Amino acid sequence: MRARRAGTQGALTVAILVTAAALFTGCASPPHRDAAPSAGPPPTVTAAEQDGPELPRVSPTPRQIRRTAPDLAVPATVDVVRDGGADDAAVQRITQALHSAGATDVRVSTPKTASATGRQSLTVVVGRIDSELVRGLLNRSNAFGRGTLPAEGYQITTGSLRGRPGALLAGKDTDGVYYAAQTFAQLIHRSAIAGASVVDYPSMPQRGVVEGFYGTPWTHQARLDQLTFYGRMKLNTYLYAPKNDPFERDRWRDRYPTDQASRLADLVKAARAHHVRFTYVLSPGKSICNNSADDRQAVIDKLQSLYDLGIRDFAIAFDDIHPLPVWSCAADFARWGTVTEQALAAAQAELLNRVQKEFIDPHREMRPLQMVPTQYSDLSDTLYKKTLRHQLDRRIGMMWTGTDVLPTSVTADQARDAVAVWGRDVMLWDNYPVNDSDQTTGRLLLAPYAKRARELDQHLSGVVLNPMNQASASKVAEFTGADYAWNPRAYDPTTSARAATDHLAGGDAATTRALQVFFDTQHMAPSWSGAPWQPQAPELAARLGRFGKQWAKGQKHQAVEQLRSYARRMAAAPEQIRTHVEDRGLATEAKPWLDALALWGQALTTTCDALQARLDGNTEQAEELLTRSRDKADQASELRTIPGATRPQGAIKVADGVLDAFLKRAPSLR
Ligand code: LTM
Repeated sequence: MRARRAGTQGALTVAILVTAAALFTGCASPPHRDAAPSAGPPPTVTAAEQDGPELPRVSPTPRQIRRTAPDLAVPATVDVVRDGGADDAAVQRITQALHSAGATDVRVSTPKTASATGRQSLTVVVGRIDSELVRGLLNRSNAFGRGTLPAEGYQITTGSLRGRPGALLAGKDTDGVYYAAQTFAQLIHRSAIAGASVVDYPSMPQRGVVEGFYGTPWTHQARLDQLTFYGRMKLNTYLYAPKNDPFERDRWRDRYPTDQASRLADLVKAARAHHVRFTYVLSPGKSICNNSADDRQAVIDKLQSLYDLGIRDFAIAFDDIHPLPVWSCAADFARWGTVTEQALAAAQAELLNRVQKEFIDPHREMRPLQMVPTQYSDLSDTLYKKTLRHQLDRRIGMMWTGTDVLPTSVTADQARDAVAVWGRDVMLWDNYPVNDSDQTTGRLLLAPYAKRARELDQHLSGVVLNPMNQASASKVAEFTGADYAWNPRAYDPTTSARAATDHLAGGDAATTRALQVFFDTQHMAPSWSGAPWQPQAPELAARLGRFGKQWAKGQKHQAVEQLRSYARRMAAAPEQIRTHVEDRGLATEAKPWLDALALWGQALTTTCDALQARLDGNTEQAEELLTRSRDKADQASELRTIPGATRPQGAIKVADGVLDAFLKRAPSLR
């Protein structure tokens, strides 16, 4: 939504502005100190910091958040004054949050109509920093700095203002306003708004998800749910690239049938509402005849058909195409001869430059194309990369998966080298938590996003995560990845994982604890060689390590007791999750893993019972219990992934290499 222009609202608005501004000028903070300069560096909050109860956790972690006032009770009636730049989604988020905090009458007005509704005991003003009312309040307020906010940035102040409760949510642009609303909702806890001052903006311009995996694509419902979640997590990018959508890859020339086209159009609308840019990725590389005018036109026609559905961002992908040296047609051979790295890159560059010039450039509102190259997972300066570096339109952005398909880490030096080798903007296509390769058979990847340098933002234009076939389960990585990409310097995987878990549990403490136990058993992330780059079950492994030490020291009863209490938590976690987890998709997708966890938990509990029986001198009972434990483990090992739901199919793994190893060792413990 475009902001209204300043200076057009007449005397009534001026009066309201002055009234509203006055509302925000009387707060008992110290005289205004000079804030950051008006351009460049981040603005500075100048409101006085106060002691008070800990602020609610906000995710992604804001740049600056301080308690500046006591909590504000949310009254039954609240005025929300909506200035320019506050779109429906932002206003809805605010009203929804106020309702859930107990407000029964949330009156939304504009600066023009505000006086008609009258001032209630709480007023929330929301809009862009250059909209008239908000600008007036910011100029008069001593709670804000005067620096220029970066794109998507926002400022919030909530507190007691001249004896009246109020909140000001000011965004740099409409995205910033929407993000202010998302943060405001998190500042509300139970029936109070935390008295706080927030100045916030993202570190990476592009933050999001690429649905780029093999196997069953996400359902329409799952995608809609994801887009809402991206808005909540301030992720602004979604790339549509499911390998198993035939119209994206194998049948790239064909238009979508009407029903599928209308679903795509719905997704585009939903993405826009949640401030997510929907990028369609077309993958013609397996069958395109580069030297055919018809095929070049077919690419543009296909993109045009998607443009007509509302899509405004496009990428062309050439990953996982035919191995060299094969062209798809004689015309390519006639033009370029035998396929070489150089010829392949030249053909791709020529096609993409043409698409940029003939399709993208005439549409002023569109951003430049992006590309997934054929060599996407290394840094060596090959002829392929050199050719693209020199021949591809410099505006076309590149995607890169790090120094491997499943990178074990991404360093700042690697990111800097990637930009040098491609000679243009590079975005990280991060193949985590994707579980479509043999290495991930039977796994969910539920560890937090990790081992990506804090300084990647200095080199890369962004990060998109390639998720799992299981959309809801992917939210652990997405939540923590969003936290990372927004503010990498404040990012801590453990703290962020806790917040992600709490979010998925819907804030229920017992469910959060159950999810923590479950996620620990799916923590392993394999590299391409199969070796883990995220360890399996670190919590359980640490507990088993403690058990071993206590046992060796002769503290055997204590060792068994402590381990059994965790084993019981493992056995009980699945039922707690199934019945209470707020994200219902997670319970459905994770069914075989939850079933297996219950059995493995019972196996461990029973082994603990056996060890206890042995310590008590009940040898026969101990043997019986060990047999029972083995049966449970055998049953668990037989469970398989849900047919069709995941690629590849296989035996369900739970804390493998940790729990099974211990259960094998346990009978020999004396
Ligand atoms: O990573 C890229 C660019 N392409 C494919 C992905 O589609 C696939 O999901 C991952 C993981 O198997 N590997 C790829 O090479």
